[in-house]
Amino acid sequence: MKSSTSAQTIHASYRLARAAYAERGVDTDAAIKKALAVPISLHCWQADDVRGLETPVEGLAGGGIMATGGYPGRARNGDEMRADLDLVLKLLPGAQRLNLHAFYAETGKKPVDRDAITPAHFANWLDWAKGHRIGLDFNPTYFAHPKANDGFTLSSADKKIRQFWIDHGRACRRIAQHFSKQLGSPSVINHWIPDGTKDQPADRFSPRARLVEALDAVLDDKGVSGAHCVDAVEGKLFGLGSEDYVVGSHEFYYSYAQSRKVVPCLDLGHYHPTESVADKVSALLQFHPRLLLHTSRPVRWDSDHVVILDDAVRALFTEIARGGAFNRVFVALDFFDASINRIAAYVVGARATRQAILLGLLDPTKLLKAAEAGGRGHERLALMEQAKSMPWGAVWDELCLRSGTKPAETWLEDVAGYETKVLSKRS
Ligand code: RNT
Ligand code: ZN
Repeated sequence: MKSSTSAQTIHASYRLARAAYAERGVDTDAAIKKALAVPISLHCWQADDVRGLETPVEGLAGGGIMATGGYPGRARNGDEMRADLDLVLKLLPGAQRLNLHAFYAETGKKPVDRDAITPAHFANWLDWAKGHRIGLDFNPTYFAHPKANDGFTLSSADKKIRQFWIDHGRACRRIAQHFSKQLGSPSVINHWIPDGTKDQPADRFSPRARLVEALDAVLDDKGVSGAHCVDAVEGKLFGLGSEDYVVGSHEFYYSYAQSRKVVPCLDLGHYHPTESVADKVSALLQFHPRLLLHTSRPVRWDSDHVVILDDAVRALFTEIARGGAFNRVFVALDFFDASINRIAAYVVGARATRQAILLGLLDPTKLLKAAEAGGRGHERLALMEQAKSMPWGAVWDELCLRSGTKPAETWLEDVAGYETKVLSKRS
């Protein structure tokens, strides 16, 4: 073990860091506690490159999203996914949840179409979640299916196709409610559809009108309660094959969410590259009680690269901390990189997300706001710059130790061991 990552060194560095932060009005012990308590919903789909477990596997046809790369070791079934996620959970500090997609149903040899799935098809996942004492979130899978091949699902002009996807959405809400009842924790169910066109449509109105109606039909179910099933809707600017027109655009879903009292989902990869998602938080929270956040990383497009501690992620969580809004956001990961070890992808992305949460909580907000109120813009700027070089890494390592997880990059040895023992044996 390197001496810089021994517990003794970490505690000593932490004491110095704590004092430096205290001088700037920040309580690091409180920040650690709070940062560990924010649940992060781990997306199951990094484990298998968003393929799903259906028989036969349909692939990503009609999906508008794509995992690229061929690194060995992809999980090939539910058991392998859960084994991988066991290790991932062990390497992550703080509260987690698991975010499932509907096409991770396990129906045995018998194919069960999406409109007919039931909680029984998720029994293994539920047991796994119970074993880990974590909550489950859910997503209808409105893609990777023959009935999504022409690029339209809930907004399809074909009534039968639309009804199929409405039935799927309804089945999924029942499943989410079941998870919530079984686990004692509300399940966030996120509706994202790939609907749109590559080139300029002549009719932008009709698909949007149909989408309103179809979503209403999905949500209109007296047997599902908002106390168990928290619905969210995710818009985007463009997708693969829907470059010109996305039916479920941001404006569409912000308005839909507000009028139907559901939650808007903001994915960091779904905006114009110069747009600040952080800036949207204080605007949307004036009107929406809660937001769902998908942390992701767009590289030139909605590429779903592994989350790193970049400016967009930092700004987002700093904004939430400054607004005292952690109890009003659901945090979920959404990336899929098939070109690197997938366990490490999870750990890097989830740790970076929690680091950003911690950094937000370490922000010297009081001093900044005082400088601002006093008209001392230069002081505000200088303090913001100073915050960047504060010894937050020492606070992070301490956070890891306090939660019983490995500090710094020392978790890499577990990933290497698992790769040798388990992943390398998968074809
Ligand atoms: C796609 C959306 C959506 C998906 C997942 C798999 O652009 O971001 O959230 O990535 O549902
Ligand atoms: Zn997303």
